Amino acid sequence: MGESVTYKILREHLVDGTLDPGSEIGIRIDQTLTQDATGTMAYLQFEAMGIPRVKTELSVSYVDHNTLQMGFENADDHRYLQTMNANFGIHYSRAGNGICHQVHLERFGRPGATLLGSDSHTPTGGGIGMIAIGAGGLDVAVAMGGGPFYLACHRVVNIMLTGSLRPWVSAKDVILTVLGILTTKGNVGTVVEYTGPGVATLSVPERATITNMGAELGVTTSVFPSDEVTRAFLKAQGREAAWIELVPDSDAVYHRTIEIDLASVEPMVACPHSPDAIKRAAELRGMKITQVAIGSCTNASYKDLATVAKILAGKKAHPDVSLIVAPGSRQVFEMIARDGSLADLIASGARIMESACGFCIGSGQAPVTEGVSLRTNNRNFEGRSGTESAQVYLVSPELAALSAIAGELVNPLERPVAEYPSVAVPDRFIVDDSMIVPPSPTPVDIFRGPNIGEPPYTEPLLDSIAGVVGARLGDKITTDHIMPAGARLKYRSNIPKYAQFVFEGVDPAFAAAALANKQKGVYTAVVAGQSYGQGSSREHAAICPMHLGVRLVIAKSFERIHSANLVNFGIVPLVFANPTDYDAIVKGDAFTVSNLREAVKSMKTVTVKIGGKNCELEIVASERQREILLAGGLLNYTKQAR
Ligand code: MIC
Ligand code: SF4
Repeated sequence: MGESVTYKILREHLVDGTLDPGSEIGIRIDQTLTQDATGTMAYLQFEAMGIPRVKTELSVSYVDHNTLQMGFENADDHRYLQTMNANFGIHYSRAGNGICHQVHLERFGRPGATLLGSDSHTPTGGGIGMIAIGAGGLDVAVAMGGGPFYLACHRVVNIMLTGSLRPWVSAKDVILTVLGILTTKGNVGTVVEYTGPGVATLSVPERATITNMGAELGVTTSVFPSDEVTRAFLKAQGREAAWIELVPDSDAVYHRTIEIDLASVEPMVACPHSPDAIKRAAELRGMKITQVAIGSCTNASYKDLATVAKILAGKKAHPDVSLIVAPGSRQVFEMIARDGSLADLIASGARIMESACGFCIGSGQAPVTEGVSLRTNNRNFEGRSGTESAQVYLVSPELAALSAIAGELVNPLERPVAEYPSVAVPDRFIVDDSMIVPPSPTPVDIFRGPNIGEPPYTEPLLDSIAGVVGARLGDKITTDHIMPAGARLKYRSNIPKYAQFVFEGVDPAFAAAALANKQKGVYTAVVAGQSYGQGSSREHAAICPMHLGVRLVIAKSFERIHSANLVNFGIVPLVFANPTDYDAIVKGDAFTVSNLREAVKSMKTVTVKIGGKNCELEIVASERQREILLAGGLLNYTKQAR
C-alpha cells in the first residue's frame, strides 16, 4: 500500500507506537522553534528539567511578538532569552529579524524534517515539505531535551489541486476556500496533504500561506510535497543542499480526497468574527472600510509585498483608510527596500511597521471604534485587533491593496486597476543571518530581570475536589478569550500577574473570584460548548487558570493543542457523555467529584455532581496523558521519568 508524504515523514521519525490511525504515537523532533511570548515560559521549564544543552538538530528562539517596548518588561524578557539561549545551545533571532514562521521557512526549514514550535502557526513549515506542528511551550521544552512528541496518529485528508490560479486570485483565496469547505470545527486528529498537478503552479511562499492558515482548520498540520519548486526556493536561499525530493506514492492512501480546481477559485473573504465565516468578495464589494493592514506570518513574503507595491505604485491610500504594511522578515524588508517597492509603498501613504507580529496580535494599530478593517493575517476573533467593536475581514494582499486605494472593499476580479502585476519568486534572496546569534561555546550569565517569574508549580492530582462552576461559556471559546494578548502580552513571563486577566473580555470578575475561592480551598470548574481552546498554542491559557484554582474544564469538545496544554498543567479536560447536561448548568453551581485518581487511572468516564445533578463525563486523555495528570502535569512527570 502506497504512502502519503505525511506517513513517510512520520514513519521516518517514529520512536513509539504504530502508524494506525487513532492510536498514540511518539515521534522524534529534529527542529524546534519558540517565539518570545511563549518562549520565556518554555525556557524556564527547560531550565527546570536540568538538561545542560538542547539535544535537537536545531533549536531557534525568535523575538517577534512583544517588540513594542512600553516599559521594561519586554526588553528584560528578550535579554533573558538571549543569554539563556546562548548557554543552552539555542540560536537566537533578534527583534527586528522577522516573524518566526517566515524566517524559519527562509533560513532553516528542510523537507522531510519534523519541527515542533510553541506557536500554532508552526505548520507554515509544511510549505517546504516538513511535518511542522504547533504545541504548548512545555511540549517544546521536552522535545528540546530529546523527548519524543506524542500525538494521535492521524487521518490524512488529500486536497487535490488541479489547474492554476487566475490573475488577481492568490494563495489566500485557496485556503479561505478550504476553510469554507472544512470549517474550523471537527478537524481534530487530521493532517491535510496537498497533491495533484496544481501544486507545481504554486511557489513555496504561496504554499506556506496555505499551510500557515491550515491552523485555523484545527488540523494538526498541513503539508505540501517537496519538488523542483521547493528546490528552486532553497537554492535561492543559498540552501540547495537541504533539498530532498518527497512526493506521495502513486497509490498513496488517504482518508478523504477533496478536489479543488485552482482556476475556479475566486477572491474570498473571512468575515467577522471567525476565519471560517467565508463569503465571496463579489458579495461584499462596495463595503466602506477604515483600515487595511498587510503583513503577518500568513501574507508578508517578498512576493506578497512586491505585488502590493506594484498595485499601489503611483496611487494613494484613500483618505478614510489607515494603510499599514509590516514585512514578514528582515530579508523581505531589505529586498523591497533595495528594489524600490518600499518607496512606492511609502509614497502611497502606507504606514510602514517593523517586521514583527504587530497588528496581527493586537499589538498596536487597533482600529477606530466600530471600524472595518481588512487584514491579510489569519485570525479575526472578536477583540483580537484591540478594538472590541471592530469588524475584521481576512483577505488576500491583492484585495487589500486595491481596497486601500478605493476606500471600499474591491473584488479584484471585477475592478483590476491594471494588468495583474505578476511577481516571481527571486532567483536569489538577500541572505544575511547576522541577526541570528549562534549559541555560545562557553557559559554565559543568564539575565533575569524583575519580569521573569518562576516556572509554574503544580501538585499531583487530587482524589476529591469540591468547588464551583466559575464560568459557563458558549461555543468557540478561543485562547484569546481565555488569556488576552495585545496590551496584556507583556506579563507572559509572570504568571501571578498575567493570571489577573483570565477571561478578561468574557467575564472580568472571574479571575479575582476564582483566586479568592482558591484561598478558601474552593476549586473552580469551567464549563463550555464546542471547540473550547481554539486558536493560539499559548499554554498560559492552561497555566493561569491552574494558578487560579481551576482543576476541571468540561466542554462539548476541545481543540487539540489546548486540551494537551490542560493535561500538561494538571487540569482534567472532560467532555459531556450526554451533551444535554450542559444546558442545565449555570455559573455558580457547586460541584463535587470523588475517586478522581482512580477514574483517571483506569476509567473512560467519571461522575461529577454539578448543581445537584450527576453528570457522566468522558476523560479526554490518552494512557500516557493519564499518567501525566496523576503526576500533576508534564514537568513533574518528566522529572519522575528521568
Ligand atoms: C497567535 O497568532 O495567536 C499567536 C499569538 O501567535 C499565538 C501564540 C501566542 O499566544 O503567543 C499562536 O498562534 O500560538
Ligand atoms: Fe505572529 Fe500573527 Fe503569525 Fe501569530 S498569527 S505568529 S501573532 S503574525
